[in-house]
Amino acid sequence: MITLLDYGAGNVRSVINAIEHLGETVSLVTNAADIEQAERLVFPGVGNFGMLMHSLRENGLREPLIRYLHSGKPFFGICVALQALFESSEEVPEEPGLGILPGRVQRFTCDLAVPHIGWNGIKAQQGSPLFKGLHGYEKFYFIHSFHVVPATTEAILTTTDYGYEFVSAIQKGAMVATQFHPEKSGRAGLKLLENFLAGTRETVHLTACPSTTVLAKRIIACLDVRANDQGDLVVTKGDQYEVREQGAVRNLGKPVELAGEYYQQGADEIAFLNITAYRDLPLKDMPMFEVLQQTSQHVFAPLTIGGGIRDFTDPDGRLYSALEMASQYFRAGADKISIGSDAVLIVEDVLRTGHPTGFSSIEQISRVYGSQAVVISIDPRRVYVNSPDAVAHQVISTRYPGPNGERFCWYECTIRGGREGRPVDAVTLAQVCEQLGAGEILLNCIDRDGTNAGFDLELINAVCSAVTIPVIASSGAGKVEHFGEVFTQTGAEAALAAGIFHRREVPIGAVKKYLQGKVEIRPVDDV
Ligand code: 1PR
Repeated sequence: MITLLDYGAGNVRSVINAIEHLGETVSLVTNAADIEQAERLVFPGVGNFGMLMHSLRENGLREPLIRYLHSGKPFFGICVALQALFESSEEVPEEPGLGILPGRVQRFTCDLAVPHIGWNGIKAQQGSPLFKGLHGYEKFYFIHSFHVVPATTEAILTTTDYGYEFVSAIQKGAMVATQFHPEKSGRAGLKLLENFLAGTRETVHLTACPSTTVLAKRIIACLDVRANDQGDLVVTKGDQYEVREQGAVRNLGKPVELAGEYYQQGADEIAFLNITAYRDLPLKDMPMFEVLQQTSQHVFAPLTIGGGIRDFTDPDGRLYSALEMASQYFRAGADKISIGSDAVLIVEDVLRTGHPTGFSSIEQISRVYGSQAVVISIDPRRVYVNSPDAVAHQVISTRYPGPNGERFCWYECTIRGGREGRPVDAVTLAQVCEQLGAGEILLNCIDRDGTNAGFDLELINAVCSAVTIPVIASSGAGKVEHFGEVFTQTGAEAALAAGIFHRREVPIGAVKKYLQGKVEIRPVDDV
């Protein structure tokens, strides 16, 4: 029996799923006595350091947890739970940590994209029973903006490089904690957890760690999901967002099955977009919760969910907040939520009034769950103009002139699945969303979507150079070379594709095989 400390935020479902997948049962902490009686405690920490510490205090769990940690019984902390072991965090300086280890938590100060999102390696600083069955060259999934800075070196288990070397795991007696998410790190992560659960004692030294670790470029499989005319939930795919062919919604498979296939093929992340959620009352879209719950039972890689995340009022006048929606998605197994239409309306509002409200979906969700959990999905369309000052938008000069020879264009944001253009450009949208607390941009392009003509490198470069958060390039992938182009000619951290994977034209393994040796990737056999 594993006792799991769930303090109410973030994706604990995936940790439970991983533990159950490994054959153990999980009992959730509901009060202080549960911690006192625990024999093996797992603490998945997601979101904001302050929220975590506040919640432990409010629920009377802080002191029992400190006593447990001093007891010498086995403990596995994940992500913010690693940070919580230290004395303080720059994220919320007024909120003390548990103070089990000397040191503090600081924000990344490198000039790479922050949050640090994706699969990176580890360099072992000592042996550990956790390493049984691992080699050292495996990559693990990270998603964080802050990292620990221990005051002494004795508890450092692994380090990782991202701009500089930081501590990515600690070990002191039976207490271990990782900055990365083992439950989201495929085969390697499960192996680590399995060793912990088995109580393996033999110390293993990793022999094949790289001398410098490198964050891998991510390959993301995207599943556009909607109900077809028969009411079945299907994965579909449009051409420039038109998903009907001869009147019927294209049906390319079942969401849970396809996600499982892509995980096995080596997808570094899976995104589900509920593409008709703007129409209905989003919380009625319970099938998406089921899709997530079922997928997270057998896909041990990060999951993003988008579609319909916004405040709304039902016919009885009850207000549902975007934060509530997001919370339900996180609890169902999502690691990140993606906001599309609502982000455009929020940014329009900020541009009109000159200031944020503090209560937008982006601000609220990032405050509670951390900016790394908030992705902004942009659906832009190219609009050609004759000169840079023809419109009051951020205009770029293009190598591909418009129908009338125009040499400039801007990217008009759309809402409601590309149906409605709005007076805000994609570059400005990305910048304002970053300021509001978004942690990543999913950059689609309606002109390229479903065309197999390659990513819109001009759009991607314009957005990458305007923000410091990671950008996922999307729309237009048609062959393996397109992934090489996007990673060598733009600053995109990840590339997302749909059609070529669904139509089985190019398997994910083929993309990775092509990229191997050209850019850093996570090899497929790490799954
Ligand atoms: O506006 O918050 O409710 O979110 C709706 C979400 O659904 C948005 O993220 C929006 O991008 C998406 N969406 C809405 N309508 C469509 C549609 O296709 N009719 N899909 C749609 C967007 C774009 C990508 C696609 C890539 C790669 N799909 O996700 O997967 O373009 O395609 P390709 O590799 O085949 O070229 P909200």
